[in-house]
Amino acid sequence: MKTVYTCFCTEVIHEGHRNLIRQARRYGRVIVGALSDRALIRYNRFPTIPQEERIRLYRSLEGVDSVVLQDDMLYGDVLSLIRPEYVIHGDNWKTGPEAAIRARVIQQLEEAGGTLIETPYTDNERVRRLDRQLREKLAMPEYRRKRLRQLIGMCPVVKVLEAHSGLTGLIAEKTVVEQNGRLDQFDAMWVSSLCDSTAKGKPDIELVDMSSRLRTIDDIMEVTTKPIILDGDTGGLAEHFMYNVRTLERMGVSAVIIEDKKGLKKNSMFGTEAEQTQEDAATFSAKIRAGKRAQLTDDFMIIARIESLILERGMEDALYRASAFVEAGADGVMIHSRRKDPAEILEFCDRFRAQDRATPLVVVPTAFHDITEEELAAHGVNIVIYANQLTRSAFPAMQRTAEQILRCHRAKEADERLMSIQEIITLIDEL
Ligand code: SPV
Ligand code: MG
Repeated sequence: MKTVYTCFCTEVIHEGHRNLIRQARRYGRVIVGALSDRALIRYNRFPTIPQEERIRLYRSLEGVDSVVLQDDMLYGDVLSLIRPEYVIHGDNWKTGPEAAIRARVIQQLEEAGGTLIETPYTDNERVRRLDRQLREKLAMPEYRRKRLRQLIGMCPVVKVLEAHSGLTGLIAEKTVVEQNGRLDQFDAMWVSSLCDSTAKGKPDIELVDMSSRLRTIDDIMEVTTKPIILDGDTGGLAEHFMYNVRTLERMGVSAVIIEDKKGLKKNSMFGTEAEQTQEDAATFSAKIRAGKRAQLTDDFMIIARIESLILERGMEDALYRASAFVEAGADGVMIHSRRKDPAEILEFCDRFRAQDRATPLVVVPTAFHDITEEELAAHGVNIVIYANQLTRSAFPAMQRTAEQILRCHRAKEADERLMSIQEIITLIDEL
């Protein structure tokens, strides 16, 4: 008997899947590949039920003979293993980023003498509603909040992009690239104090207050599902920080990062050029402890940001603080540097990992931008935050447009490199 292979990544079985299995059945015994959690988060959407449960679900379907785990979005390995005569898939992958995956499947099947069967994708109101409901589920605080911890456990490195509005949130949420047949996307969003302040035309000195920061977070949450890490600046007074932890947790924020400075905080990229004072380790530890006491769920993370390298207090001080803050209950450590050379960051990471193998490590490679995610991960980094690049790319583009209109006394010249009106009015999904 011939073998038909199909890959599922769904959590809910609807008529489209049943139809596909019925079709597959006509050609032979049906093997369903369950896309692994790890592959799924790069490819499609974050799972709300674990892969073991999805496997059980697919096994229970009428017409399915067996289920295997497909651990890569590319079919190469699984097809070499199973050697099916047929692969069956909905015809919705002919365009868009999945087209590259399809092309590779066709090539591999051709080489092995197999055939691709494509069935019309089931696109009706019921299926669309189910899809919307699944997405909405991911936006719920209880799902979104825990997602960062889950990602740290699943990804070699969690990639985070800055967002400071609904629109930048959508970019972080939806940008997908295809490279060598594999898809990639950002895992989470960073609500930067620098970019949130800059968007409001204000300096990054904790002037934009928490009510306004929460408003920004809410705007982002309205239109996205990915987890959010808040740049909490110094965290303010410990007594206030406790209330803010509760609020953030309730909203579904996954983590807050607070930095060990006191008094008038300035942006770290000023380094010692601006007057900035580091908080003493014991007082900052007490703030972390207060935050952890206030926290209600196990999901939320309070991450301690160490400014010793920024303020030129030395590596030993940074390492001492890292262990003191972890001891105080910090769920992660962020080390920051404004040197172009990543040497001091890497030395910190290696030495920190020698003393602590488990606590998540966060870096913000703004100044040391040559280094890749892979290299950072090799030194024990878990989370890489691209903290300001969206803002820094949008600002010069907008300024150039303003100048061009002023110079030409009309919009034609500027228009030539702008997104079309049609594109912008269809950019936002309607319910
Ligand atoms: C931010 O994005 O606001 C940060 C990172 O705190 S940095 O600007 O490098 O200090
Ligand atoms: Mg900041």
